Amino acid sequence: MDFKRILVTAALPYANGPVHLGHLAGAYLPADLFCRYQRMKGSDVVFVCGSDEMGVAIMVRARKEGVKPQDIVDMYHPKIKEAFAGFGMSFDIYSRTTTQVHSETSQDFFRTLAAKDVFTMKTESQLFDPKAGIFLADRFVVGTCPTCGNENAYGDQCEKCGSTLSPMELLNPRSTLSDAKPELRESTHWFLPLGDFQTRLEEWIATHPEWKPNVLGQVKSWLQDGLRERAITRDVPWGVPVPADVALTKKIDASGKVIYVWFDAPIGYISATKEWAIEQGKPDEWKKYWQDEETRLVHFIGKDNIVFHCLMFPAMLMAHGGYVLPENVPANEFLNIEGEKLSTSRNWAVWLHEFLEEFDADLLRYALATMLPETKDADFNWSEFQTRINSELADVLGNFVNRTMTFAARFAKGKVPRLLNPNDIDKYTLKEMATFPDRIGSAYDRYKNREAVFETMALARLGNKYFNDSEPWHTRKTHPQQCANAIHISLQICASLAVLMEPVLPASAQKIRDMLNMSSVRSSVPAEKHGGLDEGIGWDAASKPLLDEGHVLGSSDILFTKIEDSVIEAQKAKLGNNPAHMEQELPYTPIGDVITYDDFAKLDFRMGTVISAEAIPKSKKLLKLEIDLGFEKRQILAGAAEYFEPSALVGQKVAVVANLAPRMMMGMESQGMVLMAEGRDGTLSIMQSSGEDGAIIK
Ligand code: B3M
Ligand code: ZN
Repeated sequence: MDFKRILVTAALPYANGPVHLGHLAGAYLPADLFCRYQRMKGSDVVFVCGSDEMGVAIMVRARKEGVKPQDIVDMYHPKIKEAFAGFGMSFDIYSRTTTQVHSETSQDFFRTLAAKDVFTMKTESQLFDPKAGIFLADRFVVGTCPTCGNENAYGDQCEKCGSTLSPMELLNPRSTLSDAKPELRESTHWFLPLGDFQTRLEEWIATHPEWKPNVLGQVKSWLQDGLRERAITRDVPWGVPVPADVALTKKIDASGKVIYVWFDAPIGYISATKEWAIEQGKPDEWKKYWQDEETRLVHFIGKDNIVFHCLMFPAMLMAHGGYVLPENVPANEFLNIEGEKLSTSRNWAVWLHEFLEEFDADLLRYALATMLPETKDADFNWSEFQTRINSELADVLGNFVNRTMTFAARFAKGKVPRLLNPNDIDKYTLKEMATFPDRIGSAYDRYKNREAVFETMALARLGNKYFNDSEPWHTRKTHPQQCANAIHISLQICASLAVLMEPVLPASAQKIRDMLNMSSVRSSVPAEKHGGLDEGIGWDAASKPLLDEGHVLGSSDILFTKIEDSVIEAQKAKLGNNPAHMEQELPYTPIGDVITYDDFAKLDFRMGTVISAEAIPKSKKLLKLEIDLGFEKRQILAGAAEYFEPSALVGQKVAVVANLAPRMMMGMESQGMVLMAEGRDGTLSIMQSSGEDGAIIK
């Protein structure tokens, strides 16, 4: 299918806290790379996003800070918007879900589905907090997950095993608002019977075998379990109100009832497109992007949002009728930080606004793009960040551009010299250069950003190698024309780079264009007036030499400076200990029953070293470890997969319970136990010690 236009959405972040690297790696950087590439390619793109300002997540934050939900979103929305702008997010609009356009659009959508009799209604007993006087929806209630036993599962979702829940399914539910024991009270709600859409969703998903395996895997397992109805209204005081006229037809008092946040939030994409159209002075323009079959709709999200974007929202769009369905939902997996699971509550996170206080956005765009969790969870670590900047951006890209500019200034009078009688290396290099727009572009188009960025750097490597091999510092005396040719071709590679680097390194690409005095390169950010044909040098033109002979160059400038070790150490030290972001109210587990010394003496603890660690397929929690106890090696299965990258454990010293009876887990024998400290929020850390392998711990 050939598409005429592209509508890109990036998940709407909850306006209940600042943006961190996990957000960027999941949805925002991939979406921005895609949009900037498509604009350079000449596609008609609209890129929408905004703050998700409804829902219980906002209310929880407001209660914690003792303010109103509106105060929370008014505080975070501008902060998020500003940080995104600093990072170079090229949104056509960044809106929010507290606008009037959004509440009207959501209510109209709800009204249409109600009129088509899509919803079912049910009166059920629900958890009610008598102290707080509120029904305990979603995140107002925690309890034990019936699937995995996690004691801190939320009323709508267990974050440990990913299952979606309803509050009544939680074992031992507790109110997060007061310590009151929840009571049961009756309430009537609207439900979206997702089961009615099962077949249509299955048929539609079957037309997309090209989707990412991690996305299809999740979607198919949901479909296999069978889709169930989901309540799409709530009795809470914050949200888009259930339309009173709809409630009236069911003889229900709608006051106090709001639309569930996961019903209104995806509609936020439509509302944002409407607001964008209004800003463009063409209020009906949004329809083309949502209702014309020739639109390619792409949702960029993190993996925890897959079910909503691949099943629930498409079902809503099908039920409504007249809307396009997503052409792809290239969801990313999670980003760990320094080998540990990202956690905002203990500040194990890198905050975007703090990053931007110390570094240029381009550095993070580049480094993060090389580490994106595209097929599996990935790890961001500061040392790798430093290596990417110092040995790739500075040593390869920066060095190549710098050498080329210096030689052009000194030996070609600051102009593009003439290319005459090129030799084999010259011809080969120009032929290679011609392949890059396709190599890089097709990777972006297939949502393979790591590959796209790798290929971008491959062009700089080609340039550097060419410069080395042609040795212009020798030929300048012996064969001046060969030297001129080398400068000519190196400059052409710089010019192509200045176009093809644009998606990932927009500020640096502009710097190179200034050095080369290149004008009329197409812009990768939204045009002032959308839809005007941009005649500038576009993506595909970068396959050919872009600079004319005799073209006068601008002046050279430093592209990247190397990052010192001390700067990286300071960043690492920030992890986990910035009290500004800490939520210190989590309770400590009470101390266990008293034991005798004899009870203790039965336990044989030993020091060991992890010699290998690997994930166990099909297990979210377990890692298979091989541990050297000095006198023998043990296979131990540890429930630490959610907190450690296997590679981060290899070589670590650990404490082992060495006389625990072996037991079978997932068909494998576990011969002991590794001791770990479990924090109040459930995060695990290794017990560190330096004793020799086999040393007795007592
Ligand atoms: N705000 C959840 C999240 O931030 C939610 C996304 C909405 S996208 C329509 O993960
Ligand atoms: Zn669970």
